[in-house]
Amino acid sequence: MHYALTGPGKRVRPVLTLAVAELFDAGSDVVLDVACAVEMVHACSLILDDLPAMDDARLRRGRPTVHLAFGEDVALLAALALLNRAYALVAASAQRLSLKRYTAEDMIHHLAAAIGSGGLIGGQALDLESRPEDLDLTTLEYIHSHKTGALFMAAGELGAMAADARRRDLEVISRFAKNVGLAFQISDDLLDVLASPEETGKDTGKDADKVTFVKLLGVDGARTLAAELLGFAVESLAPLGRKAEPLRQIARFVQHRRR
Ligand code: GRG
Repeated sequence: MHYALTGPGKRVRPVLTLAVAELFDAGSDVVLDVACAVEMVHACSLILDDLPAMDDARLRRGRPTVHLAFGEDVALLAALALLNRAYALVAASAQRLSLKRYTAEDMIHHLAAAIGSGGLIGGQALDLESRPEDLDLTTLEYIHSHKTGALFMAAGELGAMAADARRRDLEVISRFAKNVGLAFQISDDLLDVLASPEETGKDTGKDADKVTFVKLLGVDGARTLAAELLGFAVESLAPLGRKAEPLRQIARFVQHRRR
């Protein structure tokens, strides 16, 4: 659990949680626990995604993947333990926050829905099941807005909930995070063909046999789509004015990242 969670990852999702919570003047440092829970879910998803039965990856965050370092048995248990720890942390944090607009159940339900068959797990299942010849842009967008986008959405939404943000502000954050999440996956596809393992810390060229945004649209087309989605994301922040600048910076980071 420690190896998976503390490796040199970018922490984009928990940073999103914290940036959103700060934007709505979260008055408590308990939001840090909520952000850590988001990263635990992400770490769990990486362990599972890297397993031989899924992506069969060897390198993650510049180090051997968890199953290569500790065995598949331990990897599975670590993933499950991280997931359960995340739920427990959100439940405990929500109680400590004593919010007016949201209950602990709201937050846990939100996280569970983002992870389950209508979220990460559903997106991953469809990704594994689909035959390359069936994959058009709409299906690919569906897969990745679930497999990758759903956790970005939950990260932003949990940040807003932890700050007791108004419902309409929560909706603004959802729209922003949805577009950023999909753009993040497109940039991931771009890095798979354009960057080296030294830069990304993971095996590159792994998507050679898969249908990706780059395969469907080409490098320039994928870049254009990512820029368009990030443009929508930034536009959706208009109601929040200048105080949403840190979120605009996250969008810029996704556009220009090299790892
Ligand atoms: C039960 C949580 C759970 C998941 C089961 C395995 C699975 C279903 C889903 C896989 C989701 C997945 C790994 C999507 C890929 C998302 C992605 C682009 C990961 C790379 O994220 P970065 O670049 O990695 O933020 P670092 O290492 O920087 O944290």
